[in-house]
Amino acid sequence: RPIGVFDSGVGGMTVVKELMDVLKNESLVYFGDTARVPYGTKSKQTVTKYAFQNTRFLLSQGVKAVVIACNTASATSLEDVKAHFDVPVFGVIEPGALAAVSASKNKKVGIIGTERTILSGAYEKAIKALDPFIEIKSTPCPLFVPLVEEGWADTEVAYMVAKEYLKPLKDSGVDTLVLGCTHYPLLMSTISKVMGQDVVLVNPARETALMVREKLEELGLFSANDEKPYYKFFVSDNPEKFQEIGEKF
Ligand code: DGN
Repeated sequence: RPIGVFDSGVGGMTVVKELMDVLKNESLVYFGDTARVPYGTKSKQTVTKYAFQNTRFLLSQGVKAVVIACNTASATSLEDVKAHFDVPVFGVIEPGALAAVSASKNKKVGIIGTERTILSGAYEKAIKALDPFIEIKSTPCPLFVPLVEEGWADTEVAYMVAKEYLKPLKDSGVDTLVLGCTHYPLLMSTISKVMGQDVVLVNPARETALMVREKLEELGLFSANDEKPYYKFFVSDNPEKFQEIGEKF
């Protein structure tokens, strides 16, 4: 049976990419909620309602586990989805926090994400649970999402926007920065140019894929080697646009 993945739109493809790489035998069913994106500016109640609907859709496709690829939905709704549904459910926050804690040497970690993700304090909580002595500085970067979707990730404009958003993080001396939004890994080189080569950029997608593999193994839910994996992609609006932007991911 496939693994289900959902996101507020196209961004979750950064997670799909890592899942494909780490779990080569697993089939995937993706749902991108392109009709209702962005989630980052909506309330917890609304995002949780969407998360339930998306999970129900994936279950109707026969998935054996669900990955919430969206940082915003993971931050606000993971516990509710876990409590309500009878399959293993994974979010991206805990794996991202884990990667950040093991990467940081000076115990100063920066977090960037959507407004909702930053307001939720989910990364702070997850990091503090692993190491209460880590200093955390976080800031929302809402313009990063449209920049990526416009195909402007590696432009002068993106660099200037990044410089503005990241100034307080750079000045605070963080040695690790969590890219707490599905789109941000595409801005890796621009962000790195602003933060400097010495700052480790954490892509929670990679760690999430590794965690999913570990858990599926533990639960005996791995697909057999001789099964040929398939990939299915669903969106709630504009499949043509999804195809076009999805290719960048
Ligand atoms: N997928 C969202 C996230 O990772 O938080 C970003 C897109 C959005 O809903 N604004």
